[in-house]
Amino acid sequence: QYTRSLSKVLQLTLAVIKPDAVAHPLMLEALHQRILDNNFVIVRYKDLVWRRQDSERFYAEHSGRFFYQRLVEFMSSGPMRAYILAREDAIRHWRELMGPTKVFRARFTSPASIRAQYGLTDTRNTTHGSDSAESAQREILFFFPDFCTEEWMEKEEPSFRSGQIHYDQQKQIHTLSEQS
Ligand code: 3AN
Repeated sequence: QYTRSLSKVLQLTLAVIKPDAVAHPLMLEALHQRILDNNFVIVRYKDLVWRRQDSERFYAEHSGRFFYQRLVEFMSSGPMRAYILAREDAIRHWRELMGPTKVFRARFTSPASIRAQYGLTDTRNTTHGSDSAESAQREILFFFPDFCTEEWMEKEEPSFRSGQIHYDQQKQIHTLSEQS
């Protein structure tokens, strides 16, 4: 695709499908499809369960907030799925697709967003997304300690950007197409 090869450098973000959504297989599948439909490239994904201390460490910056206890409890209450997504302005696009943190606000202001459509409460709001390049870097490492962003940017980003990739139905991620 011509426009694709002219596009800006790809950005990586960390997206999480939270336990409220992973608990429902059809919801998980719909959200995975939603990612694909919105032109994100799926670089990696993994299913995992947090221990309470993982939850506390990840959300340390919120430790003084009134919702902290229920947040850390919820995030370690069951399986979730983490993705490394790539796109131009991936961070902003993913946050836009998620919608506002508060589900009732989301339903009012962004009815087509993920949180408006699937969110249950302000805590059980279906998805997470990094809010800056710095947090994306930190959060990608948190979930994927073996993933090296710099290396991906250097070795894989150019091929991904120029569209030399395909979606692997089996692995459910995008991979580099074989060079002929
Ligand atoms: P976002 O996920 O939209 O970046 P943050 O970083 O302010 O929002 O909050 C992190 C998480 O804390 C949210 N995803 C949500 O699960 C929970 N949270 C935030 N605000 C509230 C609230 N007012 N009541 C309950 N839970 C909240």
